[in-house]
Amino acid sequence: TLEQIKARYLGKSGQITELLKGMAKLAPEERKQAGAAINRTKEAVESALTARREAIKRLALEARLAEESLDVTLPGRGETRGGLHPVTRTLERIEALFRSIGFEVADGPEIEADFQNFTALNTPEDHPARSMHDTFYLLDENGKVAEDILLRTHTSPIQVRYMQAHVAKYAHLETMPEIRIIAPGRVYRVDSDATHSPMFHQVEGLWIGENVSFADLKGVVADFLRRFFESDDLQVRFRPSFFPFTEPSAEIDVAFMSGALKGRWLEIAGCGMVHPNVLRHVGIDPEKYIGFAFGMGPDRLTMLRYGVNDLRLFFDGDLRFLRQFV
Ligand code: 2NM
Repeated sequence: TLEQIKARYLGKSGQITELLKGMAKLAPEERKQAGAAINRTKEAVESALTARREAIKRLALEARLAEESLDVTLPGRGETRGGLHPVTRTLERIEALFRSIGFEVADGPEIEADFQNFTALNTPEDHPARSMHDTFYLLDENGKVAEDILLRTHTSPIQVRYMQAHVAKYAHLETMPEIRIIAPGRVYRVDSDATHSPMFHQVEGLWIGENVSFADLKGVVADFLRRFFESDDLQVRFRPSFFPFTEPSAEIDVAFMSGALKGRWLEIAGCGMVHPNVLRHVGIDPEKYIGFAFGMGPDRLTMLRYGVNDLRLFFDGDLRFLRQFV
């Protein structure tokens, strides 16, 4: 409104502007007096506009200050300190221990292809793990189940991808360097109760070379477990078992020599010598190379190390539980 008023008097064809233009038609003796009067009027209008503009600005500021009041006497919000999830602490501990003996930490996608998750790992076409009861499959662009795209059910496909890339990288050499990796990460299975979460963690290990034995497997795993649990007298035993991707295969049990779990054998990991078919699937000659692999559950290791009895506590996100580990 103020700017419209300004235009009405001082604009291109405003009333005062028109008066100034009209001065040309006046007689020379009238001009001086008329000019002075018009200019006085013009200055009065300009200063009235300025005064009003300032008043409007001041009123707007006062209204804002009244509305957005800030009570500087209120107490501050304080600072909270973040902390690592107990399973993350376990994963970092496992990674540090394996790095210290020359293993590299590898990773890969959680959405996997059927080949890397099952076929390359010597899992038969009709194996129950491949069924929709056990594995989360993804949908294709038409909303139909895509049978070859799934959430990885173990971290072995990380190792399959690593072996494939390693073979390609060293194809020009007569003998490729050894593979020594661990593969930590999230995995997914259709399973949910007090001891099973549909999302859980795994750490798998792999050592491939020209002369890697089951004795090496026993040494690496037993040494790792004793260092992980900080217990030199931890008992470790290997029990014959079966996995499609290893032959021979074994279950690994531990027994603590003290504490609440003293003397009880606890199943803690699986392992074995990598099956020749797995090596063939990734282009490694099983007549020249041999190695071992193992897999363990860091969620379970965390429960044992901290004395937690319900796996679901790790994934509920309840800060009253999680804060205890900070
Ligand atoms: C386990 C038990 C035994 C395993 C095998 C492989 C690969 F890729 F080399 F074939 N990765 N991990 C393996 C072997 C995992 O978990 C209980």
